Amino acid sequence: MDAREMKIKAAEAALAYVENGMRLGIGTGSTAEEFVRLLAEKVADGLQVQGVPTSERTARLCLELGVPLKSLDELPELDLTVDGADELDLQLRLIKGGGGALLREKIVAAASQRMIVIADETKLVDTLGAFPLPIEVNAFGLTATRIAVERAADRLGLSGDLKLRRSGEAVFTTDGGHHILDASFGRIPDAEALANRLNSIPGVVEHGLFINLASFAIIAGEAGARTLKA
Ligand code: ABF
Repeated sequence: MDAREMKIKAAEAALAYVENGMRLGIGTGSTAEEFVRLLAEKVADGLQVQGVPTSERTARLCLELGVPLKSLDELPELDLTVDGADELDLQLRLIKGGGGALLREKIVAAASQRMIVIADETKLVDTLGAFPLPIEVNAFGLTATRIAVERAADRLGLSGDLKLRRSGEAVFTTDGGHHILDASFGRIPDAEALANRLNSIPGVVEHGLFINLASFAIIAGEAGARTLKA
């Protein structure tokens, strides 16, 4: 089974949790897009859902495929969010943000009764950190923020390159108008401690550590899709 087939397997399994009339948070990334494609087929067959997209990219795909959308202001309380991840561990701590949508993804996940993570087995790790941690920062005072992040990480024994994400020649800008520092800290043994320190830095808008947000994960591998609960 190739990577795409695994993503489809995970998306198919997540679709089983979507009930008629649900208010859905819809994630970003290639796995979430497989979920949108399958969801659109169910909508075409009469399934009634209202989706809140976590990025402009996801919104465009939903509109193209006929998945009804609302804004989070219209639907501030969601029943279920289905989203991908860049990494997840056995405690369902996630690194997200490789797709640049982490701020809206975290807001939508937090507004949801349940969050299901869909991923292929390559995303499951013992300890988070092989994937550079995306940190969404305000454009104002970016260098000062970078220094503050480096100091906060240093106090936790973490160090590494903080690379300002670019999109071609330009500095990458998120849907919310911010920038992203991709922090290659390596293994992050205490994700909670790092998240708390990052949360206290004024120039940090959000970060890609998703802790206590995922209800369970659906992991697809060669043997099919399985559910992972913390
Ligand atoms: C999104 O899912 C991002 O946070 C993350 O980068 C991405 C994973 O993408 P993919 O499913 O394409 O691996 O939520």
